[in-house]
Amino acid sequence: MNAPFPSTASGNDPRLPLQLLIAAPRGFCAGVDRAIEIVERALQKYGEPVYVRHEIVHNRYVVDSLKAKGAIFVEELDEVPDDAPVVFSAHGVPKSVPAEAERRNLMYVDATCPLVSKVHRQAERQIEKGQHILFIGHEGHPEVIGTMGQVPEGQITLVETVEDVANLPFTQEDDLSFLTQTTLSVDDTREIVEALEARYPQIVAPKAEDICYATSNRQAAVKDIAGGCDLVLVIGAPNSSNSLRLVEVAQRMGTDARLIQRASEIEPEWLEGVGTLGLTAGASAPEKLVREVVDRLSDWRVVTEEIITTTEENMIFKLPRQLMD
Ligand code: 2E4
Ligand code: SF4
Repeated sequence: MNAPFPSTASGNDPRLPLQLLIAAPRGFCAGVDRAIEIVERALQKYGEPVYVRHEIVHNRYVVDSLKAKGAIFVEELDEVPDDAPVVFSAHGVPKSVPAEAERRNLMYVDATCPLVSKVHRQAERQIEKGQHILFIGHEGHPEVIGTMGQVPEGQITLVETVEDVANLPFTQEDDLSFLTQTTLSVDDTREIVEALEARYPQIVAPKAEDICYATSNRQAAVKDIAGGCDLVLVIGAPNSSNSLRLVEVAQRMGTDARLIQRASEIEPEWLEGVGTLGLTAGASAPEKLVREVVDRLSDWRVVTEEIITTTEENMIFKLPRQLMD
């Protein structure tokens, strides 16, 4: 016998309500807006192709849209021809990259987020003061490679976990400071910093928190909704540090949470027993993808949307002067 509603077998019934709690702030931050605009303006100013070293931000939809406009994405400068302009991604680059671009006389535009550049400058200053830097971050991430590459090798040590702190070779006599990646978990970082300060009371902290406003606002916003949700969906890429942190925040509140890149990845089975669904997006995920998810959910359920705003954002970063005319 046929079921009255074909989707009932997967736990979905088109008559069933689904309450959506949509976190705010979510999605694009000022650094991402700026980085994408830099590539678009570079295309207008210099014409196609414009090379981009690394994904401008960690989002396939953004990268594909820029590819369609004439951007070519590469991982290293040696893939860029001598006569083509190149943009460095929002995550920042080690000092060796602009040095190499200058050596080759390449036209380059730096789309490093100003808040990442601020950490770079702090790293330089701490080294000038003779401090050894303990850098809290995730190994292999481009921002970590970029920030660690601001200072001579051997003068900065990566710390990923509280356990790493116990294994550090330094003593209370050493001149130490710490800095962090901008997209870390606020809660994990607090624990690592506490462990560092307990083991090295002399350690110098950054002047202001390195975890950026967008990262902490998005974590606070998902924290605010996760407790009341049966499932949280985070739109973001698997290589997006800030997006992965949003999934962790929800999961640590005991709520089932999943990272998705596009609406097409949602399995109807995920909605079984779900009455309230939380939705957010990492700093590199366009709002268009949020709407796509809402539309897909509306195919299966009677959706009502509520935006839960924890804070308003109004940050804007200036573009590099070379693209202003
Ligand atoms: C630069 C710095 O760093 P993450 O992996 O979160 O980058 P994503 O491209 O996902 O987000 C934008 C961004 C860029 C964040 N911080
Ligand atoms: Fe800049 Fe923060 Fe956005 Fe990263 S998440 S690009 S550091 S504003």
